[in-house]
Amino acid sequence: MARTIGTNLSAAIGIPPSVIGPQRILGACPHDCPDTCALVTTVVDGVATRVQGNPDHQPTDGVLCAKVSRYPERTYHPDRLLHPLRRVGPKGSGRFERVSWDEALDDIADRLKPIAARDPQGILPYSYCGTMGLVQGEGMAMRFFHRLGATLLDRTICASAGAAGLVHTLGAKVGMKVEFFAEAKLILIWGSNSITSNLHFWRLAQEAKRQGAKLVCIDPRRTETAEKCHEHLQILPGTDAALAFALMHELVANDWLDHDYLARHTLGWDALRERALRWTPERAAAVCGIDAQRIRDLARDYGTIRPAAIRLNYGVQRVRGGGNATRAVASLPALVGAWRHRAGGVLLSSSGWSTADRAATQRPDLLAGRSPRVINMSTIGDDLLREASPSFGPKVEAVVVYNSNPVAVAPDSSKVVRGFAREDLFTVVLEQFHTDTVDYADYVLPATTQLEHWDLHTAYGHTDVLLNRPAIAPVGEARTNTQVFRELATRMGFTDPCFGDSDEAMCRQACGDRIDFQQLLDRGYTALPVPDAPFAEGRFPTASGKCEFFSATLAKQGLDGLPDHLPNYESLGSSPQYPLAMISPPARNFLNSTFVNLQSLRDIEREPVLEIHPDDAAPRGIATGAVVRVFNERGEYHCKAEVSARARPGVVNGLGIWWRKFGLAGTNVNELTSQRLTDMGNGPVFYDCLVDVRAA
Ligand SMILES: Nc1nc2c(c(=O)[nH]1)N[C@H]1C(S)=C(S)[C@@H](COP(=O)(O)OP(=O)(O)OC[C@H]3O[C@@H](n4cnc5c(=O)[nH]c(N)nc54)[C@H](O)[C@@H]3O)O[C@H]1N2
Ligand SMILES: Nc1nc2c(c(=O)[nH]1)N[C@H]1C(S)=C(S)[C@@H](COP(=O)(O)OP(=O)(O)OC[C@H]3O[C@@H](n4cnc5c(=O)[nH]c(N)nc54)[C@H](O)[C@@H]3O)O[C@H]1N2
Ligand code: SF4
Ligand SMILES: [Mo]
Repeated sequence: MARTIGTNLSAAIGIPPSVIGPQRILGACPHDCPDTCALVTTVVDGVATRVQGNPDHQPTDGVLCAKVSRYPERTYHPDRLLHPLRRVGPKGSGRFERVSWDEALDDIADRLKPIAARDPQGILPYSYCGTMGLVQGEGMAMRFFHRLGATLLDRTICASAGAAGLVHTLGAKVGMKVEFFAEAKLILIWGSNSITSNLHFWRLAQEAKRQGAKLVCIDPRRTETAEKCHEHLQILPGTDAALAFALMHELVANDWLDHDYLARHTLGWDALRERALRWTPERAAAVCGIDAQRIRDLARDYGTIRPAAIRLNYGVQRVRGGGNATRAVASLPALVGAWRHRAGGVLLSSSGWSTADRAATQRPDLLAGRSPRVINMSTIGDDLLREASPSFGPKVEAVVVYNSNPVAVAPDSSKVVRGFAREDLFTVVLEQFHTDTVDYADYVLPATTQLEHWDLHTAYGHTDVLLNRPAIAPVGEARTNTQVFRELATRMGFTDPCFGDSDEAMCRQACGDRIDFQQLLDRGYTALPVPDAPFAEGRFPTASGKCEFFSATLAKQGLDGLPDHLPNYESLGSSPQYPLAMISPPARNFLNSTFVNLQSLRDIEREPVLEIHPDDAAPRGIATGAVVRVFNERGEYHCKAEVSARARPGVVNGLGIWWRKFGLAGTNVNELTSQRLTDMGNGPVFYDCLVDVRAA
């Protein structure tokens, strides 16, 4: 396909675009997905008619997932929010009246000013990765909240435990280059349903399989990915570190070690070796709920097949010991010297390779020496219900939500709902659709989609940077997040020149002088300079320059300096009342809670389901299709049962993340999840949750 884009062409020759036929605008997928695809949007007479994958961009390879292939349907959906709304009904009722932008913004500023005058920390931004863009994400928004001195949000809800684990082992969120998985001879897909959540990696794994590679999946659920691998180790949730230690045990016992790599490029091997020797395959097998022989076989493969690559993913770190489990798994490649080969090593995230300048877009200098309190987004349920206190600071009086749907996605949601239902809480939500969170807003501000704005994207599953150009004019009265915060800044009296920067200028600022903006303008993407085998000669970005089995930083924090297996807070068998463990991984056709309102995708997912093994269903008299009540002391969730071997005995799978209002009895799976936090990174423990199930 030609790289020429219609806008440039028509501008160059001075003919209106419609005269020269469809325009093709280059963009980037904004969603929280490791693949960060390059998009080509076809526009006819100002209307986006098709969104396709850019065939020139290697990681995308011309292919999009089913969700984003339907982007025109999402963009022109009859339920798009098209103008600002003000609440008229009680909170939660979702009843609003239409108002003008000026009325809405004037009133919002008037409500925020007295709170800011008392203490700006009474104002809380709440956002996550509705868009991953550096500009529409935390760009102008953080300039606004930094200038205001509002509470800072610790954005932990997805990946912070794994990130901490990786940083304290490899030194940063870095690892193998994804393209070289195609050359590996052994691939461990660890805590990831790649076909669902990392489709373009799965294509590389298939390529490797065709070249003779062995694929092994490690996952408590028999996912569509697990079914297509040669082996599936269906371990209990939260037992990954035990498995990793038993693999180490076998590598030591059989001397499948790269002694030279261990001696030159690692720190703490003697101590780690000693700990690993306590994890016989039998001991780990009892913890993981699998056969010891399966562990021995996997160790033999990992010790003898070269090159060996691990695609670790965030499924492992949503439990109490998530940071430690990440550290244990990320240690494995150094034992066998897998890093020596470009197709060996581990990849959890590639985001640490990015050279984009986030400080330039977010401007933390606008804090001007203030250090506001920090609230963890994963404990929003408790924190919205807290009174002022010396340790907490002021009560939260206002929340501004953008790029997130906390009422559906945050844990322990009955508390989240109670918090957002507070009559004395002033809530503004910037959204594209009438989500569960919108139901609790005082003001709803209609937001543009990716087809309607500029943005710059780095990736966490490959190492390219992408530019997104607007393909169409904003739909209805929708405005960009940046424009909303610019206008609020003006109304709050902030005159700093940075509030006048255009979105395109902010894309350039994020590139700095290290990312080639001209190349982004010309072809939509550019590669970061990352070595093919980054740790072949050690040189890890840690303080010691080595792969740190032992972390002095963690030890200084009073934590264990070595990785360990930490049992779940709610481990199977620890409560007679709640005999089943529940995990809640994403459904294939939704992206977190995004796309749940698209009829065509909901038709595929049909209804919220709980997968339950026949051995657990039979004694409860539960058959496929029955409405069930899943419950624990935090709440109850109603959904349809699917009696299925996708669930292992003792573990039920509540696929997420439905909007509550599309669920049964107005509930979703986060009624059951807890607000406890991981061992490091202060992340949520969505997959560390005991329940019981009854026919409703
Ligand atoms: N279609 C789709 N794609 C997505 C998303 C989506 O919602 N839908 N979400 C996006 C986001 S925000 C993220 S963070 C990434 C998530 O990326 P991943 O973390 O790779 O997400 P999943 O594919 O859910 O993989 C998690 C897998 O881990 C398994 N699992 C659960 N507990 C454990 C455990 O204790 N140990 C092990 N080994 N496995 C466990 C689950 O059964 C699931 O199959 O995906 C992104 N891509
Ligand atoms: N039980 C359970 N809960 C989970 C998970 C799980 O596996 N199990 N996964 C967790 C994970 S990994 C994550 S990342 C979080 C995800 O949590 P969120 O980041 O809140 O993700 P979404 O549910 O996709 O909500 C994003 C919202 O942003 C909106 N949006 C998109 N683009 C824009 C824009 O440009 N402007 C504005 N204003 N809005 C926009 C979308 O319409 C959407 O409603 O959920 C977590 N919750
Ligand atoms: S959601 Fe993921 S796979 Fe789908 S288009 Fe976006 S980046 Fe690509
Ligand atoms: Mo996530």
